[in-house]
Amino acid sequence: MSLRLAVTAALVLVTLPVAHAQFAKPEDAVKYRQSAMFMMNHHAARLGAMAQGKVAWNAEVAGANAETLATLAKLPWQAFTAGTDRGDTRAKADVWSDNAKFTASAQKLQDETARLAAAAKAGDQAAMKSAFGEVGRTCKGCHDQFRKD
Ligand code: ASC
Repeated sequence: MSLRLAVTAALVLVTLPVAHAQFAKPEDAVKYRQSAMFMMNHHAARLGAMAQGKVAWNAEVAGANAETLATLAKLPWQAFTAGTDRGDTRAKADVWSDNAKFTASAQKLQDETARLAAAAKAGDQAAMKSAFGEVGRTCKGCHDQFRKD
């Protein structure tokens, strides 16, 4: 590999994660995380309807929704950037002042939604119901501390 190519490759590797977390405006970061949450609510509602027996259990549909939910659960956190604690947001100051706990809550959601996706994809209805309950408690636990009413 030429030195120039090596330097370019190293620069790409170093700058990619940073570029990924950048938003043109603070409002864009708020919109990004709210959009991810909106979509999570939508996919969770589809799973909830099945978990509650309001919609017939379908392992394939449950698996697809749970997988989407688990992917979406990775997204909002990069958008809680500095200076996005005001404007059209219900995020509490705790997100930034108690950031270690916020990050741990975000990780818990990713872990629990991955467990849910595994249960749903395995076609295990009972495990899916129980994992769905845990996902809901995780949503609520984080909202209680980090989101204004
Ligand atoms: C949702 C959603 C939440 C959680 C929470 C679970 O679908 O939008 O905030 O589940 O209501 O208790």
